[in-house]
Amino acid sequence: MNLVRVLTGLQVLAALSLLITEFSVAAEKLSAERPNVVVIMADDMGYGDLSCYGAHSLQTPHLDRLAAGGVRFTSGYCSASTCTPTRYSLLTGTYAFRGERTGIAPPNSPSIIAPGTETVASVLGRAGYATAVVGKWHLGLGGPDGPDWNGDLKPGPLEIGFDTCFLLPTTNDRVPQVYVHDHRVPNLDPADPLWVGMKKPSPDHPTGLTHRDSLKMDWSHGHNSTIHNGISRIGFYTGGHAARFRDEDLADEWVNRSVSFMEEHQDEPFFLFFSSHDLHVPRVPHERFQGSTKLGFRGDSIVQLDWCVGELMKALERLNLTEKTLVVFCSDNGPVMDDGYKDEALEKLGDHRAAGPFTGGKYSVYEGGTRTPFITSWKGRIQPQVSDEVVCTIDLAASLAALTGQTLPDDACLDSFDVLGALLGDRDARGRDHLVQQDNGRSGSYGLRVGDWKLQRHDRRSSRNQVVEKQLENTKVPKFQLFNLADDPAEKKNVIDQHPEVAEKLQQQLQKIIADGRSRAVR
Ligand code: NG6
Ligand code: CA
Repeated sequence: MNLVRVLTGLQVLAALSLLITEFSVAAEKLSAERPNVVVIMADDMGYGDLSCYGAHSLQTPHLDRLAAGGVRFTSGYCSASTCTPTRYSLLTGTYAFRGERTGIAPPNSPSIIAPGTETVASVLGRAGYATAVVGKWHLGLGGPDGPDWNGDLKPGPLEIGFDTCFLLPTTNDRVPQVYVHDHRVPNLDPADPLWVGMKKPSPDHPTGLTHRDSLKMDWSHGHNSTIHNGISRIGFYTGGHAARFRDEDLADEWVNRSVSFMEEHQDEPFFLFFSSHDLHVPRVPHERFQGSTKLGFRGDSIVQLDWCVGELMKALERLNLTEKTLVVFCSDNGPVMDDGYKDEALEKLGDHRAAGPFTGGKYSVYEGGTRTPFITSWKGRIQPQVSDEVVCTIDLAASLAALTGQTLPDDACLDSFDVLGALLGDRDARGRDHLVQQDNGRSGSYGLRVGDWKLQRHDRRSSRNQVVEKQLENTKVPKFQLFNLADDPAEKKNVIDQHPEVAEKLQQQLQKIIADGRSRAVR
């Protein structure tokens, strides 16, 4: 009897230890599939702006190292050729042309992504990640009346899945030049409230027009309203002096905040969206980077961003996290030279080709507008390679959901495709079979890439879009154009007359994607 009991006890022990082993293997597998995710987004960086993408007028050693150890995509895209729609799509996994107010957001824009919307952050939050966005936001803050700069700035990132945020609220050329930490502007003195508006607050308010001689960087178009740090901006503001930043210090601040977040969450999976303001205008890199290239402040800002990437990687190494972290590097739209300030970007360009072999850049549906540097890296998991697969920032939602075993609801992330295999450089894994590109908001032009074919569709739908209409009138761009990117990556030769049947098919495909309201298949 006793012997039987002992045996049973031993069996129970054995079974238990087997269970424990299985459980820890499963847990390990789970944690292996829940790497940290660091998405680094550049602002206005073109395909040809990095030395690993062919630039030779400047060196980007940290990004080159990232690319050499990971996947360097030659057909990596952002979904739009301006900032707000690309960021909207990256987070929501839905094309921005489907949404309201998704064009370049003004300084006092209310929150553009509705609270509770499924986003990359909410998906990863559900998977147990700590989530943060550090840097440029430009997706609006606050309710329908816009941001309450002196009060609670919500809704914002925290209402769509981020646990914490440290933001440049709009763009560095739009007022105000203050940070936002979670729901508040830090260091705000209640005795000096912050006021932000689009009208001159008083007749004697100094602006880039009235005090042009005092500016440390002159404007070339727009950007002639309130002056801060010797630079006039888009929009007006007063007050909040104690809370204001220096443009020169932004990159350091993003790095410090990000490193602290990673240190704090080193023992659990984390998602960091490092959203740099570099190389957006006004390009004012820290003094230690000024003059580091012969390309002027635009080049120096690239070097500054490269330094940021190096610092983030150094922190991951120090925390022993490189084998547990998927890093994605991308841009929010293609390059632009003169975007409103006289910073000699064009004058000092030399033979640097910011868009690489492509035509167009920021604001354009030519490839230069959205085909941008795209690098993924995960030490020990991703085999180094160059990939021609088509991947887009809009795919992060579905791909990261797949990575972390999360299911997307059918009514969310309507255009995000699971291209995880391609992002991880898995053998035989495919990227997208098609991609819609757009310029700004809902009112502009589209590109549709299918294989090597590229259709351009230029709409004249909105009177708001007078600039585009004028450009179309001046350059006589026909409503539809067709290019073969394999023979003609620069989109110089419109072959619509030679391939009417291809054009017709693509026109219908694009129209269907727009009309269907979604392109991700329902489960
Ligand atoms: C434009 C600005 C440009 C830039 C852009 C947004 C003028 C004349 N131009 O309206 O300087 O701020 O908006 O850039 O004001 S983005 O990368 O954030 O989309
Ligand atoms: Ca941008």
